[in-house]
Amino acid sequence: MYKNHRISLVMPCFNEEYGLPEVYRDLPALIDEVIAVDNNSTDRTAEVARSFGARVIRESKQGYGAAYKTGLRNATGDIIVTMDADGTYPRNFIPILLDVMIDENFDFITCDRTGHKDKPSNWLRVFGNDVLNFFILILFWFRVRDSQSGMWVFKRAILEHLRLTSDGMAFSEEIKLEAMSKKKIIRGIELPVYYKERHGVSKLRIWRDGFYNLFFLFRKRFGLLGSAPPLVARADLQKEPNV
Ligand SMILES: Nc1nc2c(ncn2[C@@H]2O[C@H](COP(=O)(O)OP(=O)(O)OP(=O)(O)O)[C@@H](O)[C@H]2O)c(=O)[nH]1
Ligand SMILES: [Mg+2]
Repeated sequence: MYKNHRISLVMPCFNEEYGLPEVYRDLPALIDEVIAVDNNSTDRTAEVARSFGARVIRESKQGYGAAYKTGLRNATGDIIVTMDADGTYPRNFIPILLDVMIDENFDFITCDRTGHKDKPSNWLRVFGNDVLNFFILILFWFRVRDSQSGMWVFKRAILEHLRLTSDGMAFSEEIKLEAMSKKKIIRGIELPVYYKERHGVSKLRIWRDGFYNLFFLFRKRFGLLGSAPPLVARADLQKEPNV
């Protein structure tokens, strides 16, 4: 619990037996529930996650977005924190981000890794991220510094307003588009964090995911993705967590 809010951490996990111990090494005690979504891992991901006390949920549909949708649907906290299961995102920023969210009454915070000067990412990733940020600006008319970041902190209640279609890596940009464009009902902000070298093997296929994410923006902008129901219905949000 943190300031009377129940906190869930949701992580998509595809072969992250080496990343998970790093995440757990300095995970703040204020987190009430950790959901590790095991996405067809062939290593000891599920076993390692369970050994740390995480709730392991299996998702057989492959993909970053598919894993997140299942994890977020199952989360019971008032506030949900997300991150990769590879040790890259700063666990020790979680209390600060929660403070900003609760004290300043934000509904959605997305984390920006781009100010981290000696970031380990190679130039192609930085360039790709900038291209995607640019197309978000011209297609959706809003500015984001790190459209591809995977650390978000948000009130679970906003899930009823999010229409999330992507099962792949584009989920990351889609959740920002969905949350940050609904300014009248969702108060969002992008805040800087630091970022570390990952443990374990990267799952990002730079060219393929990069182009897919670019086409995704056009398809989203011109309504070619069909409609998706809200991730969690209002009636389900009002139920008391069964924990
Ligand atoms: N790409 C990918 N990631 C998945 C999938 N299922 C779960 N994941 C998890 O989603 C997170 C993001 O994948 P990463 O490999 O870290 O991608 P990235 O952060 O863009 O790249 P790195 O900076 O190298 O970590 C990790 O926790 C993965 O284990 C999947 O099907 N595809
Ligand atoms: Mg990662």
